[in-house]
Amino acid sequence: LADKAFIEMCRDILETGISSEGQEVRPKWEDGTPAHTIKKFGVVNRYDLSKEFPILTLRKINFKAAIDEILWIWQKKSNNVKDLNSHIWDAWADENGSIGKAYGYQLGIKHKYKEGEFDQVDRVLYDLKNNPYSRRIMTNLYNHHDLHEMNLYPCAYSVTFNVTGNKLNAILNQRSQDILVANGWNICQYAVLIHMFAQVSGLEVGELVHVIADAHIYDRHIPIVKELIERKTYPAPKFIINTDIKNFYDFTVDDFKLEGYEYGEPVKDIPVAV
Ligand code: UFP
Repeated sequence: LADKAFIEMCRDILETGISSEGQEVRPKWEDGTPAHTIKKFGVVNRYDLSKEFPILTLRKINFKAAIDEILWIWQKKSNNVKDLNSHIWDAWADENGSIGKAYGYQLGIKHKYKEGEFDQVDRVLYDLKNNPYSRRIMTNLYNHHDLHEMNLYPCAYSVTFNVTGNKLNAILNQRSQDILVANGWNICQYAVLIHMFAQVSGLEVGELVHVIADAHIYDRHIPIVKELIERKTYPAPKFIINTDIKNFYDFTVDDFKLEGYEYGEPVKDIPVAV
């Protein structure tokens, strides 16, 4: 499921995407060369979480590190790399380890509603419990007021939750995605997040719809992507969540497991544009 969507999207970008060649571009490669892309605008992928867990098998997704990051943002609501067990954000952090007023920081700000003050995550939890069929359940990290204090503008910036019957669906809105580096990672993370919200709200999981405004493959990633999408795929693993957890804030990385996760060879040395 995740592999199929990934392969089709990559083929489509490679075959019909628009090149940024001839344009002024950032970011750059380490040697200072502009990092050109081929891109498609407005890519939409749907993942039915009630059928299977959407994790790539073409190559390994580091499931534990992906969950650690999504908990860092959505549960710890932290903007400091000291609360993260990986080094993926180190390049964006200042001397105190802060990534500025981005991601977790935005989710932790309290806002005033008719029912009182909530941060965005607690508001989602409140609505899913008290008013699950509301069409107003969403989060937004793209706070213009604070953009100048963010070292990286949020890429995956908004989630709209929608309950249909007893199923929790969500739309993840992303303004920009480096398809090779981030796609499989982000899908796995938001799938886990929907499982978490569903379980503590007494709901079943439904669909994750991922909307990507600028879905791009960097020039130096093209040969890697071409090789990757020709590989064989494996059946999706079984996703196991600790069903004893009833409070969103009690989940830890150890409450999630994959059974029978098979995957292809690692892709070595993916250059990242900065
Ligand atoms: N990027 C992602 N996903 C993320 C993240 C960054 O794909 O979660 F934080 C990529 C997208 C883009 C670059 O290639 O990082 C950010 O550049 P820009 O701000 O110009 O979109």
